[in-house]
Amino acid sequence: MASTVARIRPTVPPRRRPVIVGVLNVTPDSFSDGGKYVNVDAAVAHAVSLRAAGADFIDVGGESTRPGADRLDPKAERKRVVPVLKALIERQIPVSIDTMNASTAQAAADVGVLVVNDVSGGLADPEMLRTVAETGVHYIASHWRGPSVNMDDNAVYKNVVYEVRDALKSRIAEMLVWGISPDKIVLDPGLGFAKTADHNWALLKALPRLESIGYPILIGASRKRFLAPFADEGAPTTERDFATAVVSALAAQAGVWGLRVHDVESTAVALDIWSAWNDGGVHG
Ligand code: PMM
Repeated sequence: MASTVARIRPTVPPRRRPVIVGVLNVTPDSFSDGGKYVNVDAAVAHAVSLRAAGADFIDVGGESTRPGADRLDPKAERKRVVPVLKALIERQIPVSIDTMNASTAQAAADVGVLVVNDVSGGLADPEMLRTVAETGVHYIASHWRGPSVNMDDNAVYKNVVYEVRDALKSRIAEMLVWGISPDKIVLDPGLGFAKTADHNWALLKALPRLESIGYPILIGASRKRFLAPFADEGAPTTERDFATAVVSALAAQAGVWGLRVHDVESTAVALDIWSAWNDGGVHG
């Protein structure tokens, strides 16, 4: 009887508003905001404006992961991010640290950071999963196929959805072995990381398949190359914020847990419209 009920119950669209993660890159060379927030005061001012626009927390990164980027020495990374993290935490601004390095994750946890966002899903640094387990931080783990310097060469799949899903599942198995609590794990398909535009679209279309792994899903589509066709040719990456906002609304409808974006304001409006659509109007 119970299984019949399960089979005939219609799929109810999820109603929970996704978390908005505001991007703060304190790098000289990130693809869209590199060089803008390298000094602490500028970084804090930007974080404050992202919070005011509706970001639930701010993702601070010190190492660019744009295609072709070389790895950065973890010491140099810490020098960039730790003063900013401290300043934000002093101002009670919730933050995550975007790092592939266990030593940086540890330094961030030491100053009070509660979320580690690792685009390598623990593959870049063999100490990462142990550090995450020991510090008890939340962990956002992306699908990854190797360093940015040659990641475009790794964008080869027979079935991208199947392979990304499978790879994320094996990362989870490893996280659990290390003792990371399942309720602290968020998964990310890693849009643009060893993925062509078609791979990204296939993964977005298949979000319910990724959600069926059983963990919250975060997506980072913001200003990425695959959104370039929706802006004028050669336009600055900020012109991709319109497309990003539409992706945010569609991803919300597909049930994602979180959206990592540079322009928080446009995604917040997109989510307001998504809420009104589902709630039959603007309520509260
Ligand atoms: N993309 C970038 C950096 N960090 N983190 C997560 N979880 N997901 C992403 O897609 C992601 C990320 C790419 O660089 P950017 O900081 O310039 O957007």
